Amino acid sequence: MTSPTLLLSDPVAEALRSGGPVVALESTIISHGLPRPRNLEAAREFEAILTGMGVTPATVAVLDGIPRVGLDSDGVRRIAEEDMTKASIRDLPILAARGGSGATTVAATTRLAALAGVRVFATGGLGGIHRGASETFDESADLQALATSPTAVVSAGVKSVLDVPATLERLETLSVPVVGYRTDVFPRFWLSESDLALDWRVDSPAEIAAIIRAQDAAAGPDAPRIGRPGMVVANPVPLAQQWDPAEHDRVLLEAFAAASAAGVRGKAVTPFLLGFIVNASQGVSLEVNLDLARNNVRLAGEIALALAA
Ligand code: PSU
Ligand code: MN
Repeated sequence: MTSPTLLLSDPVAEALRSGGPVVALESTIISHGLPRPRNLEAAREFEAILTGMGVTPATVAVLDGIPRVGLDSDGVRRIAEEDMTKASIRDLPILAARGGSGATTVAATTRLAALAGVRVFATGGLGGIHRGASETFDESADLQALATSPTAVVSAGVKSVLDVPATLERLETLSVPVVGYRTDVFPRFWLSESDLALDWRVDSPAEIAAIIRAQDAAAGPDAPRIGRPGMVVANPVPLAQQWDPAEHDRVLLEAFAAASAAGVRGKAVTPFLLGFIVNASQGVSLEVNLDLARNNVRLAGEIALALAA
């Protein structure tokens, strides 16, 4: 018997069959973005926020070689407690062949969610172009994945450790729509604002649902689920909850110096920076990260409800 290439949990399969609201959640934020044991609490809380709204959570991960959309309680525990690899799209066939497990990045999550037919996805902050990318070529696979997988990703902009203007340019090149939720400027993860003006502002979940429907209508009934763009819904953390900007700038400089001294490269860069920043901020950045992620999960739930209505 061959292993399934994609396994939907019973609640996710049932919700998709009946046209009910479903929101995908990524697992790298749990395995590599948040420290233990807060990561397990967060994973359960994100699911509970959705369940409380009447929305089916679909946490995505690869367990024992099988990509899963929707995890049971033990699956959620495993992504938080096991030392799992950070899995991007290119890692999926390797994990499948080996029967391995991996926590999926935004890139891999958006791909698997799109294959399953899940249209809305919540994360903390999307990956993007790293500072110094003109030398290192370090560009997150998240961007390319969003260009080819039709999921609306609710994100607090992109992490301010990145080159944020370059990331927005790249999203334009890749033809990924970017809309600001109740904002005219692109947020920077821990910070609510930037000086980067957005072309499009939306003020309600219903407006976002209408854009998603327009994307589907333009693609036509026979369009494949993947191979067409998703959307970035930039949802700023409320100003009262943002990190102190001066403190933010100070800690980021320390983090870049530490990453360079440690010679961190490749997929280790983002987890290194996030972990360093949590420690150097004495946990302040962690609380903001959790606040913005909860905020994104709630908005994603509202969009999924509007889409199902
Ligand atoms: N958002 C968070 N914490 C995270 C991430 C996003 O609040 O840890 C993860 C996502 O999984 C995203 C990844 O895909 O960081 C980006 O990694 P890279 O820069 O290596 O592509
Ligand atoms: Mn990278």
